[in-house]
Amino acid sequence: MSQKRRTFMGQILTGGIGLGIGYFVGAKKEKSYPKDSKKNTVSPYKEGLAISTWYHGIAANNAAWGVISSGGNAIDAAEQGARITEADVTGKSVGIGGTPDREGKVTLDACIMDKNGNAGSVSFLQGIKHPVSVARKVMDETPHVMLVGKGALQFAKEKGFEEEDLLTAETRADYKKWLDTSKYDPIINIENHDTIGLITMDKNGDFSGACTTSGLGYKMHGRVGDSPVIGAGLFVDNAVGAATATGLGEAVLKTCGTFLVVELMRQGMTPNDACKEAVNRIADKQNYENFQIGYIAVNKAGDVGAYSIHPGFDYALHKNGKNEMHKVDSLVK
Ligand code: SD4
Repeated sequence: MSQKRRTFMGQILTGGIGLGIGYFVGAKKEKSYPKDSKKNTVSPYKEGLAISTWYHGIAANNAAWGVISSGGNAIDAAEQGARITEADVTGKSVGIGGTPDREGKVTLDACIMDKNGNAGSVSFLQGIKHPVSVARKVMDETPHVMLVGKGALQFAKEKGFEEEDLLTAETRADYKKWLDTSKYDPIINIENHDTIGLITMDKNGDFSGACTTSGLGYKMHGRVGDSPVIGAGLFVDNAVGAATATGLGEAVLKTCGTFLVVELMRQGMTPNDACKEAVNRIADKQNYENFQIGYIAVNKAGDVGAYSIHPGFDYALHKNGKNEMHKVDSLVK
């Protein structure tokens, strides 16, 4: 209820005392906001699911499912799933083995959000292979939402995370090769896979999500993308649904992408239509020929949807006993 409306209701209630206290007290109770939103959080879907971006999502979903199937909660499932991708040295877009920036530094972005709307995030974090778990600690153990750079690293070390070299022999060699041209060309994932965004729903029908990345390869030092930004790379509203994004973060940031997807679902759109509309908002204003965006979303009924700008985007879905890849429809055919 808006402040204006609340004041208006207050005036009615005060003015109405002379008309009959019982009636107005009753009316106020009926309008009680917490009661309404609690009602909304009950999901008819009680089987649980995990959905995540790109092929690396299969392994992440499996880990998340391990938590959900044993009765664990969505937030633990999201964190455990995302950690699998972060720890995979062969993945060049997340955690250890992530592609460095133009200074040769691996700088990581991640966030996590739970069913109560709590959120934690780290960005421009170096030397820690599990940024999602640092983000979880920011959420659980600080009064803040985001920590960045040196402050995020200091916090991580205080919490017992070990600093390590996140470059691998392969990414070091790739970087040396890149230095030959030093071409700064933010074309992203039309061909290659990238960031993991993971949405989990536990057997209570409650949502959580996580998003973690090394971001755009050879980006400017200090560049932060959409992935650690709540409402851009990830948004969860347990009364409505959840969404996560992959692709060129700047385009998602400029449109508050995942917040938009969830708000569109709140207005009654299917997850698929909401993702499509969020992609269209980007296409309306931005020159999208050379970059990819992919959204995935789930609503409270457990229906999933996805949409991308270009062909090639897919997601992994663990639902009804199967963990499978799904191709996504796109704006450009
Ligand atoms: C970023 N959104 O840093 C991330 C990169 C990504 O698929 O998702 N790529 O812009």
